[in-house]
Amino acid sequence: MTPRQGKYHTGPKYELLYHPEIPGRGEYVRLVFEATGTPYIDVSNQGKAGYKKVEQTITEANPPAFAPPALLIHYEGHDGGSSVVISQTPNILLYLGPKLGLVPEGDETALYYVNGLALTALDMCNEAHDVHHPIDVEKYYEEQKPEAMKKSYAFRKKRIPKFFAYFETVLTKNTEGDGKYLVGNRLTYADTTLWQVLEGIDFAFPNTIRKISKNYPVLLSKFRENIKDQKGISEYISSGRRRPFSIGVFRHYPELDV
Ligand SMILES: N[C@@H](CCC(=O)N[C@@H](CS)C(=O)NCC(=O)O)C(=O)O
Repeated sequence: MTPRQGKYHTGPKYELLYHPEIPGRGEYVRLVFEATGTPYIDVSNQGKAGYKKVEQTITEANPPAFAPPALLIHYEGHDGGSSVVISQTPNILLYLGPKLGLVPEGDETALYYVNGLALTALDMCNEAHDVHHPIDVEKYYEEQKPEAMKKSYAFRKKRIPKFFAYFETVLTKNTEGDGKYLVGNRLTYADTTLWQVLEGIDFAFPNTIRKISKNYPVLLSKFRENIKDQKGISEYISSGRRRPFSIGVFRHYPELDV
């Protein structure tokens, strides 16, 4: 399945397989492409047939993907080339990170530091999602509101502070990164992933974040600003291509942010 070295003469073609319109978990993958100026196709946002192709590709893959996001990678070759489908957000990031220069070079341990931090940021993303879907992911928020209120209280009072304090500590301990990077002194996919989670949590819980922001000056000011100002990211933001948060993983329900 893995292409042999030397047989392929050009870089692979990347196609992101995700839901249309929303940033969702697809955005973690978009960000690593955008941050590095790597060309990719966002399949479901390419016209009406896009999402059909997403469903068909992830279903027909072997093994099939359980849910988007997935990444379709085409390797060119004289014999027509080959393609593979990789699923699960952190798995896609782990695949792309070294290829796109978003992990420290020549340091295998650092790769696992980066991945551990990205996984922790994604844990926070999953918990933010579970606030509006605490009981059943396949039912509407409106069908689980009392439980969502309880979950929101615990998330805002305990989990956000615990995650934020952890990342504040990571940034402070990484003296090389000067509060701007989680690992080393260059951008990694842990940074882009955490940044997106912070943006999402700020969208979903603006009152909460406003109240506690002074407690995390490195995380919520220096780090957040620095990642937003990375060349590829700032160009992406000003391009208008970045999808706004709406009713995806991160949602703003005022009653859950009192
Ligand atoms: N752990 C997976 C979660 C994937 C996931 O929950 N995808 C959502 C969209 S963000 C979905 O379409 N889920 C459908 C389902 O779980 O039935 C990942 O990180 O990629």
